[in-house]
Amino acid sequence: MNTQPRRVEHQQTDRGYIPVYTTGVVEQPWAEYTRTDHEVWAQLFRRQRETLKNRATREFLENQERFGMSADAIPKFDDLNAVLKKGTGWEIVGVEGLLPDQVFFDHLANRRFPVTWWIRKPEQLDYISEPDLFHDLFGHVPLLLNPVFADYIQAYGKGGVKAHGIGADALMNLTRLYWYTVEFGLINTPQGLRIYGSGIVSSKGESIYCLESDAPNRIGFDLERIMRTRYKIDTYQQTYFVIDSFEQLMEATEPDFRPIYERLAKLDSFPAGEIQPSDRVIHRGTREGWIETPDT
Ligand code: HBI
Ligand code: FE
Repeated sequence: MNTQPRRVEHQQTDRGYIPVYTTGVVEQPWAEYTRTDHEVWAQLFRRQRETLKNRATREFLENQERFGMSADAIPKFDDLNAVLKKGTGWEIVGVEGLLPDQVFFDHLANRRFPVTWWIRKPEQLDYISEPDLFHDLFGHVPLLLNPVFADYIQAYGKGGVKAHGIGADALMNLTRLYWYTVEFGLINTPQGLRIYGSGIVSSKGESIYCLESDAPNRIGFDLERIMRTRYKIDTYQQTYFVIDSFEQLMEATEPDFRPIYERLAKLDSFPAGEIQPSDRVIHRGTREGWIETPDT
């Protein structure tokens, strides 16, 4: 692509040393995508649609179809917005990449989902450490058409604004909730466990691993347990949390989190891969193939 994302600086965050981009909303420079950009989209799109049959939750797959996304070309944000605004009142806005937390939360609290406009390079099909267009569009946007999930993301945004005012520990607790639900969540369905987390659906390897490998733990959703649990940013997750429904997620976010944050501040965090005595264990991981990297 001719235009490069405008990188302002690098910043130490809870996710490590990451680039932080200009925080403004940008027009999607659709005409400037190269043939290679469209080919990367096509390859990833076809591969994931195939991988996610009977792995992703129907809600995800069907809503993705409602947008009319296809392998033919990178979707235009304006076309997606026509469907999304009518569906749940959300809209997507173009951004340069990872945003500072407060800017990100403010968008979500106002039902705007920031989507990175640029797409990864052909040599990054299997892994990229920061969100790109494929992760944001393919992974996050479909469930914004689900009314309950759409409200959950907005509630998260509002919660983020609040947590930011409370302090760094509160923000860390809330970030873990986002990580283990929006990004890496599994859902129990009559047909078996299914994926809804965006970080999973945008990765072929993890889409298979999270459901079929014996290595990771799969544990019933528990808000405070999740808020205490560290996570992996450089390997597949060691633990996945399983919800029964999106309604369960929404209800869990109804209470005021302030007293929860205060209680958790006095407690230790849990390692990413450890089972706790109070866990509702669906599968106890064999830990096979786990490599010792520090948790986040
Ligand atoms: N910015 N564009 C973008 N996308 C994200 O998913 C994102 C972000 N900034 C911060 C962030 N996520 C997380 O650290 C928050 O959920 C805390
Ligand atoms: Fe994401």
